[in-house]
Amino acid sequence: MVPTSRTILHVDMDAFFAAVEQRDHPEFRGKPLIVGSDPKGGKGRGIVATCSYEARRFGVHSAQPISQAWRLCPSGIYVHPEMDKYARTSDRIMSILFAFTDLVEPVSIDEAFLDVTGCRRLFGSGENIARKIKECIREHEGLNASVGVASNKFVAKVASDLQKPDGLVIVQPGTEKQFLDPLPIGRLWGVGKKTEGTLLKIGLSRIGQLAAMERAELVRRLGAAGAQLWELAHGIDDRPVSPEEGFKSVGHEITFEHDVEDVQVLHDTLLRLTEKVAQRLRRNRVRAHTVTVKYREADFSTYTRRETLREPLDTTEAIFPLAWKLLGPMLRRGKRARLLGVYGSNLASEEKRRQLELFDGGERRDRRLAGALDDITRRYGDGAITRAALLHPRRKPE
Ligand code: TTP
Ligand code: MG
Repeated sequence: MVPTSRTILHVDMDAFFAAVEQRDHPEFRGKPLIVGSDPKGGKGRGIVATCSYEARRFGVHSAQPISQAWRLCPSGIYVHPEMDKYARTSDRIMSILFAFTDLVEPVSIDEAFLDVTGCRRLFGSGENIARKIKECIREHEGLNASVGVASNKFVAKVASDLQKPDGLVIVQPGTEKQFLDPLPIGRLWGVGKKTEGTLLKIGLSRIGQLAAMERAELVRRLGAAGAQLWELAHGIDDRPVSPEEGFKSVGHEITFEHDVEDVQVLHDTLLRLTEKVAQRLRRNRVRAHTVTVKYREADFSTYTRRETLREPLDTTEAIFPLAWKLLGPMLRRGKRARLLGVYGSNLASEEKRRQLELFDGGERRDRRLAGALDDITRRYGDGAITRAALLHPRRKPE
């Protein structure tokens, strides 16, 4: 193995919305299930969000008019999407991924990249980590994920899609080109129907054929995009896995000097971490819809829990009680803590928020207090103030 190569995973859930419904309704299992708008006996005007693999055999697919799905598969079961449920499931799945590494870049509700280069020592090879992740998601969520393992994002993404459902495809470093060569050019990122047509016209249908072209020739025919396609076709993709992309996140974590058993120490540490996160959110003029707490035991068992809220938060007063609630179930008697972390993600900008104007008086008071404290810490440094009220059982709000 090339020592400098990265290990990137792409995780993508199988038939996500449909799989959640089949999990929750055993009577839907093994049947063609279509999640989308009301088909109204074939007169519906909406579209298919997704469908089970059983329905795909009839030619039904995402983004298809629901009326067409009805014609192809009149015996199918049609249900409405329940977005809240899928979002909650997605949160829990992302938490599972997050337990393996901080370098998680969620790309959509059911898909994420992970850079596990740094945690191979802790959790084993990329393949091992991929198997563990699949197992964990199946055990805790009753759902199947497909995973691709490769030395970069593009190849990992292609790999995760190749053996769906329940796929696991590993592309060893150095074999990227060999892996890509026989695949259709439509698999290249950035090749939509239009570019595909152009490429087919010049006789290119497989990635290997495109890779065999002179780079300059591709640039001449396709412009700047030609250079990028040439690189992808050669399995070259340097883009980092960036948790700050997609759902940007702000987080702080600490590894204790000595493993900690005292709940009061955990409480105070969590509070300090939360203060830092809240300050950074406010400094960046964003609020977090999602709060995540990460907890690692002395033996490296790692757990995370997160919750997504309709109203985004940026104050310690709001985030801390939630973080504390999330930490509770992770603490097990007789276990000592090695690491504790708090993260805010799924960020909303102040501008967006102002448009919504959703805030009540209580929250505004929190924000004024937070603003004053920020001034003081700016002038006197962190730790100038501790919030006594939060260090002791809270009084009932007036
Ligand atoms: P995908 O991962 O594209 O599809 P999928 O998970 O249903 O199936 P696959 O096994 O092929 O990955 O999208 C994830 C979810 O996003 C999907 O379950 C429903 C939703 N979605 C839409 O609502 N509309 C769309 O056009 C697509 C593509 C997805
Ligand atoms: Mg999917």
